[in-house]
Amino acid sequence: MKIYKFLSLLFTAILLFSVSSCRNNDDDDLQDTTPGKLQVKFENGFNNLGQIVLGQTIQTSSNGQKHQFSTLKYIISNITLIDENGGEFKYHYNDPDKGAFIVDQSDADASGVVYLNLTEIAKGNYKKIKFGLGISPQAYLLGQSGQGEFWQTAKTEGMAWSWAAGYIFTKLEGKYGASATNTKFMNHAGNMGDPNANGTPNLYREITLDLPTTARVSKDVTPSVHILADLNQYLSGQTPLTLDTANNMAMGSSVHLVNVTENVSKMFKVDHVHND
Ligand SMILES: [Cu+2]
Repeated sequence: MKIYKFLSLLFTAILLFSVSSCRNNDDDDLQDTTPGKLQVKFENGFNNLGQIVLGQTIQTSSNGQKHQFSTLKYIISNITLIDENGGEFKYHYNDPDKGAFIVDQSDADASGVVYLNLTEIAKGNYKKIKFGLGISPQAYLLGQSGQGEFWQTAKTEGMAWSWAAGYIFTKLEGKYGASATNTKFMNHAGNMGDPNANGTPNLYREITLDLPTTARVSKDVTPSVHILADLNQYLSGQTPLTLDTANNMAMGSSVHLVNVTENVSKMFKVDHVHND
């Protein structure tokens, strides 16, 4: 009887010990909230022709006009990751110095990809990515000194007018024509200062994209979200556009540039996610 009682106590003790040590291991995993990194890849192309080579790739629009790009740049800001429970991780939201980037096709590598490398990303399983095309009106209200670094970068990269006029959100330049690409165009779209104060159109757009595979950010895994941008949307998107002498040198937020912005804001999709 004594032996039995002793063995039963011993067994209970072992059981309790192993259960609690098991739970401790799980807690360690769940509580290891060390942030990770995330890479966002932008690949600019025409979905029927593949990647865009500046000054080379010629596309024919749905209205039958030929065009090619010599400059293709846009600003991405306010990157937000949405996890499996709908929780949002905001990457330096409305802080252009840390959270705004210029995607410039002339920076693309041999495979046509422009890379954004994000650090200090909360560990999580992310299902969607959201980002702004341009700089939000709220961020612009921080003033020039509140974004001195990014403002300087934008000036250097030709993605800004005067401070009063603001940033160029999307910069498309190249040549177009009926049968050959021989006429120059420049379409520079962006807000005219603070659109609310100036009563001008707000061209800032936020775009939400589903991830086909969950991006699992941890200290050990740096996922890479590979986005394809189909520049066919520029002239052949929701509103088919034809370049002519009235709009081929458009700068600001005219009706043509509102249409351009609306069209290109629908050009993005996540093609795939790498978890490695
Ligand atoms: Cu990829």
